[in-house]
Amino acid sequence: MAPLITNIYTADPSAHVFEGKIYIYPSHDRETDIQFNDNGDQYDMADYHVFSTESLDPAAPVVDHGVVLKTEDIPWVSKQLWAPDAATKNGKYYLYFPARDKEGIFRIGSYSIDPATFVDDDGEAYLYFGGLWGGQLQCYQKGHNVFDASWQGPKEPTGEGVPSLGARVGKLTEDMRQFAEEVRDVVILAPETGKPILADDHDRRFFEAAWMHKYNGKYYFSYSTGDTHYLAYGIGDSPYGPFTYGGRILEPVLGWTTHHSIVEFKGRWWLFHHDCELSKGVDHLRSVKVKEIFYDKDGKIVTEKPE
Ligand code: FUB
Repeated sequence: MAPLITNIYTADPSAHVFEGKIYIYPSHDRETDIQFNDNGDQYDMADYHVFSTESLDPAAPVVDHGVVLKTEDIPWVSKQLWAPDAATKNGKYYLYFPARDKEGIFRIGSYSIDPATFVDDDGEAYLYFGGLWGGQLQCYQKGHNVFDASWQGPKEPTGEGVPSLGARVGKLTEDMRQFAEEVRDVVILAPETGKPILADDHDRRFFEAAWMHKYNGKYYFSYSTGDTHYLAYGIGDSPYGPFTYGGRILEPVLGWTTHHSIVEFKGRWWLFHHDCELSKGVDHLRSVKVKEIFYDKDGKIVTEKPE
């Protein structure tokens, strides 16, 4: 399947339907001499573009609205504008993004990476976030906002019976600029035990790239399993969870990272994701793709294979 965007390298697509069109908020990948490492230093992005399209027909044009924000415009940022997301409420639009501050700590306004917004049917808005290894989520095991530098790098908890670290979620204030409450851990339960997924269960544990969507009244929390390269999901009855692990959405794509969003458009459900086909397998030069997804009669997402 051809990439949706080919004029520049793009990744981590957060797609939303705003004003009847699809808007895509991706990372903007670029060439770099930085050696590949498990801390993700080679993902050295310096600006954001926004894209839109009126149709997901493969022949339909995708408009690049150009640079909407760049490193030089953000006084607290040193480098690495990673996966963003956007939301709208009360007639305003908000862009959420993670980047390293001058001390090398990833921040979104809170901590870690990969913000994903979700505005529920009752108008309440939530922000999900977090990512392991280079995303530094494992540095916050002593408490929210308590940074433990000794966990920096490609590290995470391990050991018999040790539960996995969860993404974080918090309700946003009415003006969408702050958390209205202390953020909570997103718990994913193993269906066979009813207990949290374990840290060593790398095929199912949360790694990064959180996303939330609602289907038939249920909340679907989806994410990347990182070093096992799956897009996976769990289903719950509340935006806070807990979510019972439901399976895989997408098998591994070409490239190390996998990241996505799920959106309903004109009555069909779409998975936006990325792979490294256009760059012929260069991990940090990715391209956004889209494919339709389907649910079975029990609400399970049918697993897709990369194309
Ligand atoms: O694009 C940089 C990072 O790679 C993202 O924040 C992660 O989700 C992974 O896709």
